Amino acid sequence: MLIRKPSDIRSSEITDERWYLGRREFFRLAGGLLIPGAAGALAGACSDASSAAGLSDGGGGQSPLQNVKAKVINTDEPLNRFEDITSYNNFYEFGTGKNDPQRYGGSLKTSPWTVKIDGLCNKPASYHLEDLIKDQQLEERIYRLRCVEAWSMVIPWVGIPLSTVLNRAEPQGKAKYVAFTTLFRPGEMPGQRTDSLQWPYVEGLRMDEAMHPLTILAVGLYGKTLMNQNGAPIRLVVPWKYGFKGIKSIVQIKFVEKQPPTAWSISNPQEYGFYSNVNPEVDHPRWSQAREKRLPSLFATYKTQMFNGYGDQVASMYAGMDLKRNY
Ligand SMILES: Nc1nc2c(c(=O)[nH]1)N[C@H]1C(S)=C(S)[C@@H](COP(=O)(O)O)O[C@H]1N2
Ligand SMILES: [Mo]
Repeated sequence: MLIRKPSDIRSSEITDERWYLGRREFFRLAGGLLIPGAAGALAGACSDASSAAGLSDGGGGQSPLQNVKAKVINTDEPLNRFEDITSYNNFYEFGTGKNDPQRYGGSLKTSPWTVKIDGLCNKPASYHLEDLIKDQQLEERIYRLRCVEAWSMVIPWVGIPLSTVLNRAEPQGKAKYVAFTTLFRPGEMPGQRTDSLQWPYVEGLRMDEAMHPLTILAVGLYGKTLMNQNGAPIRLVVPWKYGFKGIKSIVQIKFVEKQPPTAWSISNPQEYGFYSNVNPEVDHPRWSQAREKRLPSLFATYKTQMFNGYGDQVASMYAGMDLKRNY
């Protein structure tokens, strides 16, 4: 059961939460020192939860997720604090200010939640969130998130490979792309009553990108269900692409033959392409992409890496493509 009220949860089930809290507390303490290797070292010690017992509030009253398999991937960088990850957001459905999603996100009702999977597949269906994603499948994935605006964070997501969900629908050979759609509910999403973007927000991936093992559907972070500002109850995370590919609050996943439109390329095709792989050598028309500010730092001192540092795992998908063009 993915979504449970805190009152349904027995105390014996919250061990995982305690080690998250412990790690979070650790990074608060270590934050000023920026110890390289600290995240990996501490993640490795995750079974030693007892020292962290007694710390309060993992954040926002979210429900702890059960049975999350630790699967720390590809970073020894310090995690961003829960507070950073949940207060500095892009989610234009709630406004364009970085704090608007936290401030106004509470109006969104995320339960019950249905995700429709359809298009070119043998088993189209609408799923209740709890039926789409089972606790036993959840994994932790610690990924860098690089926004096209040249800021970044390191976030401990909880989710499942997108491929697991897609394969259940049995995509047909004709399916070349996957198209995603965010909820359209202007009554609960004040930004949708403005024209800051064309609504609903849409995104897409080529089939091989969608099936890539690094691509996940996230339902939590720091071991708890997602806060609304981060795209509750379910959002996409594609760590080698700019953050806007990570569409939030998904209600539809559709297999299609043609490259689908994407929210940012609809609004500004000169500046935002379909592929949008992180690339320090291709500047945004209005700013450099060579460096990024790793929040909460105010300075762009961190060198942006090709494919956001995941090139060894993803570069082969783009062999033969001209990466200098705005793909
Ligand atoms: N539906 C929707 N999804 C969205 C956005 C949005 O405005 N609406 N913003 C994107 C951008 S630009 C980024 S950088 C990430 C930010 O995710 P975070 O707020 O969880 O860090 O979400 C992406 N997903
Ligand atoms: Mo972004």
